[in-house]
Amino acid sequence: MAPRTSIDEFKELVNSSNRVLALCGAGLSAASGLPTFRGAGGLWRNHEPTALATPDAFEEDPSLVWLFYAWRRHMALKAKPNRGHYALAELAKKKDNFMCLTQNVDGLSPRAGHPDTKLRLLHGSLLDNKCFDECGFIDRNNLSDPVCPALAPAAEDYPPDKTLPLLDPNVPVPPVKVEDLPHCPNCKTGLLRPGVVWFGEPLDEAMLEEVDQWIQEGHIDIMLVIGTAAAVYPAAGYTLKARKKGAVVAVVNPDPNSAAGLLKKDFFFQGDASEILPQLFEGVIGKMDDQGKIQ
Ligand code: BV8
Ligand code: ZN
Repeated sequence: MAPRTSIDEFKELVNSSNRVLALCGAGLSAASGLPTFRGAGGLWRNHEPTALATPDAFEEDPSLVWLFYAWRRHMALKAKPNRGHYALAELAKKKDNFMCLTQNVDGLSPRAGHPDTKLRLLHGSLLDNKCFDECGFIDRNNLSDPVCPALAPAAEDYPPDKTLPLLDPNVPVPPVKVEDLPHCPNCKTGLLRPGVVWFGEPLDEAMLEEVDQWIQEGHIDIMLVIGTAAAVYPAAGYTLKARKKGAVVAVVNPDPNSAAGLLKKDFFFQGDASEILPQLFEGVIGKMDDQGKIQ
């Protein structure tokens, strides 16, 4: 059952569509230079990122987990939104009934000017810090890099041809004392932790409720699945929910395997989201230049 691949046909559909839902993943930020979760060996030092992105890992070794996140913060703060982020942000400004769900925690969609009423950060943000003892304290959009002096080894810049010692599994992890990690200024006892949703943790209940309400409101014309392996739940479950509301599914991904399960009424655009999205939305957002600006 081969899905359609015509950009012109899809542009027609975008122009005439009312309700559009998008699910974005790490592949949307690939063109900004941020490693995907499963790409490039998908390892951080010799750890699976999914093994570090859990409350147990933090409980067990908060310094190691903080070094992992401080490094990702540093990379995210150094990165720039790409034309894919800008295209989605422009579509959100033009289409009232467009809702963008991102699994990314890198803050690039908000930095691309994506209206926050049309964006839901399903897995939180690297730039938020919250109390591990759940006293309710949260420090939103903290841009300090490093997040504290002790985590400076995670914020060093190295020439591209050299491996940051922190990333080299043969170099011991720099010793960071727990007492030097960020602590909660509110309850004083808790450690601060990255404001992301870890594996095994529930997503924000109110946000899930709101997304489901949006989905149930009526027919959905298009479900965009952009740069995601769609392997993480409940995020990956939105495609089926949108299908049930009549959506045509359009996948944007260089990996041909991500077209599995697509029907002949669906679309598959193989390639880089930062290249493809501006073309798909051109009829609504206008022509986008190389810097991501609408002409
Ligand atoms: C929960 C924040 C319940 C942290 C993240 C078995 C079956 C089903 C589910 C489960 C299961 N076992 C466990 C679960 C639940 C688990 C889960 O889904 N596990 C998976 C691994 C099977 N889910 C959870 O734990 C969730 N919570 O279920 O709670 C609950 C309820 C009540 C009470 C208690 C508990 C929480 C999930 C959230 C985890 N946190 N992120 C952090 O970032 O460190 S998810 C994390 O992984 C990222 O946020 C990201 O979303 C995800 C990686 O996925 P992708 O974004 O798809 O990235 P990936 O690298 O995989 O793929 C990149 C894609 O881009 C590829 O397809 C590639 O081809 C493509 N690409 C590459 N370049 C480009 C490109 N595309 C376009 N252009 C390019 N240039
Ligand atoms: Zn606290």
